[in-house]
Amino acid sequence: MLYPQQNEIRNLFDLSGVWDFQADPRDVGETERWHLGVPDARPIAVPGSWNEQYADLYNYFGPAWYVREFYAPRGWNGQRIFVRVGSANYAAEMWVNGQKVGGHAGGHLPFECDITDTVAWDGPNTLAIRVENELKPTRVPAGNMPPMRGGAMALMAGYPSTTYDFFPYAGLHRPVWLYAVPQTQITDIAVSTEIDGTTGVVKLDVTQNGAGSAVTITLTGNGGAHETRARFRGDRAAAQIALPDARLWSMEDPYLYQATVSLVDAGGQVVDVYSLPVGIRTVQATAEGLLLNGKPVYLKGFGRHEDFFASGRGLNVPLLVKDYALLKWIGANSYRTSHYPYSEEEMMMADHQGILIIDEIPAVSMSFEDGDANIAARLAQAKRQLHELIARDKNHPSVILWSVANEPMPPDMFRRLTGGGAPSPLDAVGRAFLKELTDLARSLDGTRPVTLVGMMGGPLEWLELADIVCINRYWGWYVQGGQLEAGLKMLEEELDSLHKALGKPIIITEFGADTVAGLHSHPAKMFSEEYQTEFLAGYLDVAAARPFVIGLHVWNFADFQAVQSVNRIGGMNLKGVFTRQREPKMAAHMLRERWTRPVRSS
Ligand code: GCB
Repeated sequence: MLYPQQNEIRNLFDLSGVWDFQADPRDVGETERWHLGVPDARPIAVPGSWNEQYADLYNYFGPAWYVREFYAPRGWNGQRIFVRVGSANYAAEMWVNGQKVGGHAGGHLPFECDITDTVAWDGPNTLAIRVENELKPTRVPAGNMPPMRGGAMALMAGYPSTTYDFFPYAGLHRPVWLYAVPQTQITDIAVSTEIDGTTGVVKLDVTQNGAGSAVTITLTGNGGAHETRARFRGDRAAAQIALPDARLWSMEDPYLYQATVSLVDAGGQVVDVYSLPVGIRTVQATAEGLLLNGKPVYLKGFGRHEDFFASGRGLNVPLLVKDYALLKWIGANSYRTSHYPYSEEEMMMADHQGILIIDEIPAVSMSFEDGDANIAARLAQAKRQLHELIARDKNHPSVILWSVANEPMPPDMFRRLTGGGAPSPLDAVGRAFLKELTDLARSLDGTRPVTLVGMMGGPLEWLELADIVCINRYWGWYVQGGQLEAGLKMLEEELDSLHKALGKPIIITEFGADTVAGLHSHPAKMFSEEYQTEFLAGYLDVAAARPFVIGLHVWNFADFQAVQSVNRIGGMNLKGVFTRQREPKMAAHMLRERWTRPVRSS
């Protein structure tokens, strides 16, 4: 699914703004025809999370209706008209003028509905989107899980009942577009790049839906333009352009060429055009490391969240720009989209700014203890999300690694976390689940390595499914809290034994300590700025002494909203090195000092 764009043929209109809204706790909206207008509307911002806009909706779980009017300009008549939703969390259905036109399950990924046959040209149209956010064991991520053997969920117990440590924000979280494309249109473009000496090779695979006979492709940039033409075989046309002395995409020089694809009909007329940026680069995982353009990269950065006061998980463009400025300020070169796909707008920013992305689906804290039916439902949903994510993000040069899961939970998790517990027959169930996902990612995209992110105590046979081993570690925090030296010793031993067992490069994708900004202590005690600073610096040192550790992502970039529990003051996870308002804690200055000089020099 291509991101909508405006050009000499295509057109679009941004439906973001203030919509009518009504929660529907009795679920009467469909029978009472709220799709033509809600009876007791209040204003709501799109994009945005309803939880942050109205206090009475903070913990609302159920259906809710978003309604607005729009006009379809007559000049668009004769084209195909779509409404595209960037993200509706969790599930959505859409009506136009009272007719259902489609829907989608799974937040964080876009969907669109073809409304050509329902749209009115002679007056206003009513667009209604019913969003529903129940937490269910069969969803990804899962919520309201049945109690588990050994009370494994006890530590997580919080309200609302999620399996994960971030707030289950709900609503229309990203822009909603009305857009028009010609009847015969380009429906997809897949770009891949290779490097042969100093020549960059750009391969494009174009899909159409109609009677186009050929495409012309112009690749401009670096002071030149290259053109090629390819004929369709069925609905696909493949082309290749070789660029001598190509200017490669890299972190230091995130150079983007512009590919313009024109769809030509049998009469030689251009009937559709789509342009997209192309970064020429290669990514490869070897036993030694992760290679970008054949050179090893060392990842410095964060796990993050889409999270802010008032906008919730809604796209907040000023915040996006500010966060990128802070990433550059601190010397970060990468982050993981923990624990779900981030906005398309953000992915474009990463391409432009040369930030490397580990791109993750929402398969966070998957468990294998609640029976075959639930596990199968989650697997089916996770596979759909992986399909959709790779379809959406395959052309972003910034994406270097697909992550198919964060912290799948082993049975007997709490004992295993501390090095005890015993392997379980359910480990094989977990492995089969994860293997389906890693296999699927590799089959959908052969150009990028694949990983899954393991938790403390997770079975080795899960981790070995990854091309690059990614682990989250909290020695000195959840285990050996307050005993940083003992924690760092555990970290050293574990890293060495993991590398010996798996023989693959390791990224520490999470490590961190909750920290109250302004709380100081000497000696460094948990929750103080000193403890966070020493904790993070200690991990950086342990990693720097081990060439097989190829990067670290601090948990977290900024403090963020989680659910209410005894572990989270005000429901906040305070492991940010910036506060939620983006003020640096002491640790941010330490990281900046460390990350703006060579990593292994100390
Ligand atoms: C983790 C999870 C992350 C949590 C973090 C924490 O391992 O992956 O979602 O927020 O720990 O702070 O406990």
